[in-house]
Amino acid sequence: MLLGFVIVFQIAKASEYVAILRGEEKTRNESNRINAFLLLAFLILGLIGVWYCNERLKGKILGEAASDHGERIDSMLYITIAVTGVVFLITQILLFWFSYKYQAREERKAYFFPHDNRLEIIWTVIPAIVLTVLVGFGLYYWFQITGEAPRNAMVVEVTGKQFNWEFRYPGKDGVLGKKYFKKVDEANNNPLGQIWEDPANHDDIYTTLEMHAVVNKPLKLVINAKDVIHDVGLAHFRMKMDAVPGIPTTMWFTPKFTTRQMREKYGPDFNYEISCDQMCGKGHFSMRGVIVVESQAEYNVWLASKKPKYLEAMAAQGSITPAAVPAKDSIGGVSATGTSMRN
Ligand SMILES: [Cu+2]
Repeated sequence: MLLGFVIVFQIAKASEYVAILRGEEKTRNESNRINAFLLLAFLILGLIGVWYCNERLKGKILGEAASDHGERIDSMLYITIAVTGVVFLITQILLFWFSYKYQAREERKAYFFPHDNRLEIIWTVIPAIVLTVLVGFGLYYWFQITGEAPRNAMVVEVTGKQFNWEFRYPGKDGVLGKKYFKKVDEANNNPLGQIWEDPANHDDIYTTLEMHAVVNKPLKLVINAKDVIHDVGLAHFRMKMDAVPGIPTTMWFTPKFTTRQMREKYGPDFNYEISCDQMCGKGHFSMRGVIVVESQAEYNVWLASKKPKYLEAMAAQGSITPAAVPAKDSIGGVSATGTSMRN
């Protein structure tokens, strides 16, 4: 970098001496013309580049929003892009065209135009109104997404940890049992710190890696973290919410299509994904989970196949040496013992 700087400096110095030798005035006019032309070329090439990038990457975005709130977020995004896009085109074309058209010339004298109140008011008030409307819609949707979920909503608790997602379903009673962080004990079948004395905990279902949801039924997520700040990122539903230790956050949405319907549209490899959208440590990338959206009947069958964590914990406690019982997650036989709690 230093060498490059020295070279550029020397070239600039040399061209300065050349300019003096050839006559300042002539060189100035020449570089004026060149710069004006380059600015115009930059405008044209830049606009072609913008068009080309959009054309090339057209099919590579996420596809249709798969939730009701996602649709609104998309429409807000498109409106914002349209408004800022029009302003971008007008201002950039004027900026570069004017610097070409009104380049310095001997015979031309600049028009002195220091101030105009009417202009100032126009370009202050119009952006202020447009931005207020955009922010207003944004706030309105934000309060809906984070506000009270409909009464028929199903609830799933999502807990982020280094480096995985844990899901808890309230079971038949529809109530998530109480928990306390000091009760967290992965080795003894209590990865979420559920308080076993609370009867509401006795039918709660625990899974990792895969979350199930019902199509066209509002889904409320209660979001937690066990160590550092994570973030529930649901790109296909256009939803996103921080998972903060000690501060439960919520959001709700209604999935519009089942996983099967999405596979028909976007190919057999399609999966709804849950990702961590907050840099949370060296294993951050591996916090990829799958959300299966299915019919109510399919969901019921899946949920019925799961055993409450409570039963596992009680069975293990009843054995002679609880420490010898391997701690296993309820699905896929994934061992949780290797992931000790940090912080
Ligand atoms: Cu994370």
